[in-house]
Amino acid sequence: MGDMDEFPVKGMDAVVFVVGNAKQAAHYYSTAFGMRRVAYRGPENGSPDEAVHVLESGGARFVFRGPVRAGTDLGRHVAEHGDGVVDLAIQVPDVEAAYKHALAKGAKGLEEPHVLEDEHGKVVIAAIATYGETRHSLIDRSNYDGPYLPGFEAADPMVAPPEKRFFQAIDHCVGNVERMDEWVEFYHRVMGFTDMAEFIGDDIATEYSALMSKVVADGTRKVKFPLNEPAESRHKSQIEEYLEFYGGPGVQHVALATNDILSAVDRMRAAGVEFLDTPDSYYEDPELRARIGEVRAPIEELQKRRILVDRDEDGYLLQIFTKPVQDRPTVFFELIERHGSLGFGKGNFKALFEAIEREQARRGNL
Ligand code: TYF
Ligand code: FE
Repeated sequence: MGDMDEFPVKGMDAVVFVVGNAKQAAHYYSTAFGMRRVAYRGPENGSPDEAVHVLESGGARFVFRGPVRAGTDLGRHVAEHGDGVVDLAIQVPDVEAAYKHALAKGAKGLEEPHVLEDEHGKVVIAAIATYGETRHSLIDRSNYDGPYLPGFEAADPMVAPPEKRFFQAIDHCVGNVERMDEWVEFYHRVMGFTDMAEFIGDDIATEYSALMSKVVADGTRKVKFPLNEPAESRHKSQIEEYLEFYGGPGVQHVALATNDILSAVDRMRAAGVEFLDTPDSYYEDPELRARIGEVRAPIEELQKRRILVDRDEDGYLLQIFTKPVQDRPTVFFELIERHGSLGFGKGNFKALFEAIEREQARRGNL
């Protein structure tokens, strides 16, 4: 993060969701994702129109906003998109400079830099637009020690949090867009992000993925944003399905970094979270076994749980994908346990996209 970085970032601040019922969403992510509620703001403390519940798991923060009365823009957002992500908030060391840079490079400003203050200190915040109705808040909370933002009060955890957390960080956040290259160029120009090695091009797309994908990241690789666009294929692309049901571009999946994916999957399944299925043939494939070599758990333990494995020159990763977590086939989650690999599971794309297409077919959208 040297002087050369035109848009230095410190990491993700939060993933902000707008949902129909923030109280119940907060309960779901507490029980099923092992998160802890830390802060609240609503009609009781100065927010007459919306309730906001803030949950954490290690360094990962999720914020759930929901309308509490008719006729709000939040309610309009839910009616249009269903539950979804409105803000991939990023921590930056200098909000003023970041915002100025972004606007000079052609970004659309949504909130001018301003200071929020209470007895816990001050936060500087601004916001710029990205794809669809999604935004990036730019946040400096280095002079703040409250539970979230000024105006929020500390809240009880809703349910007793697990002794061991399920995940500890946001690994990457993926956007579904209509024109991938336009948004890749946006992140290059506005934030100085660069491409990571992994991408899905025309060739793979037409063969089986039905999507094209590129990954942009900041110089330190703390903030990673893959971007997908639909590709022509025999069937309706999973990205097309998303765009149709979400009503435009938006966040497709959020990957959560865990250091014990086996136990996380077991506990999430026990709480009713559904994961994509992977056929036994995946695990029995001698080519896969030879390619992945030794990993930290016996392959049978991974097979039992339908966890995927991928290895590259830097190491390996374990990953698994939930089914969409709302009735609409839109947002889902990934759990990822990295052991050196900086990739996104390239070796699993075929098995993964086949599993997604089986789900699309069950919904009648293939
Ligand atoms: O984030 C990624 O790139 C991986 C793979 O629709 C992936 O998780 C890519 C596209 C997609 C689902 C998963
Ligand atoms: Fe991913």
